[in-house]
Amino acid sequence: MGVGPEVETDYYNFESMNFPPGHPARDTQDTLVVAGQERRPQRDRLLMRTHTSPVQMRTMESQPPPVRIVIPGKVHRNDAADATHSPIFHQVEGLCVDTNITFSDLKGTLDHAMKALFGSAVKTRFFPSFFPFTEPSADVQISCIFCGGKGCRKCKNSGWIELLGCGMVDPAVFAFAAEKQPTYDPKKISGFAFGMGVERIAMMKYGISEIGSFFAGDMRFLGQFV
Ligand code: 2U9
Repeated sequence: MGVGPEVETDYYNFESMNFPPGHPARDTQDTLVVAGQERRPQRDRLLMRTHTSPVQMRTMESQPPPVRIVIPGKVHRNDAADATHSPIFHQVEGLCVDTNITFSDLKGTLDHAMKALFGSAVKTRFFPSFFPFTEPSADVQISCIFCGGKGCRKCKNSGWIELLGCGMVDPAVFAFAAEKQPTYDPKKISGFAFGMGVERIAMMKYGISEIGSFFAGDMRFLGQFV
């Protein structure tokens, strides 16, 4: 379930998202690649998408700004399964592009989203981070929903839980979109984006300890959420 192709090209999954050639995320230790692509140019090599960002790029290529989209979808990582990791999981990414989008718009949107998800008492904190596709980038923390911020085992006594990432879309990403849709002129438009892991959010919200529960097909578990 989810939007857009799961088998993607290196171009849409990495190059157009401003990952430099040889970036470690492209290694097969992190990314599941389709066999027999070695002789093809890097950008045409097929892989299992590691985020839903390619759908956002394809959307920008297909329409001029403004864009305001939220894209859910299944993504793949070459991770060994354990209690909190699965080679298959789901992400929701948001993208907002217009003439005068600021970091305040990003903070207000995500603060509102976290309050809608976890209750109006929850607070958000933005910490400097780095992603190739956003500049500036930030990790978003919410005040611990279990102890209200005092400190407990769930938040490792910090009172805060890191839940998602975000940032202002890097002009280089707009430049890639502009190759097919010239209206994405980084001098005229700006935008923000965010990404979150669906299972991680659900595990936090409903106190689920094993990510595998989502994929085992046990209707006694899944039936609780329909
Ligand atoms: C375009 C431009 C920018 C999407 C973003 C993140 C930050 C992020 C991770 C959170 C947990 C993936 O599920 S996760 O492992 N994502 O931290 N994602 S900004 O940025 C975009 C997307 C599309 C065109």
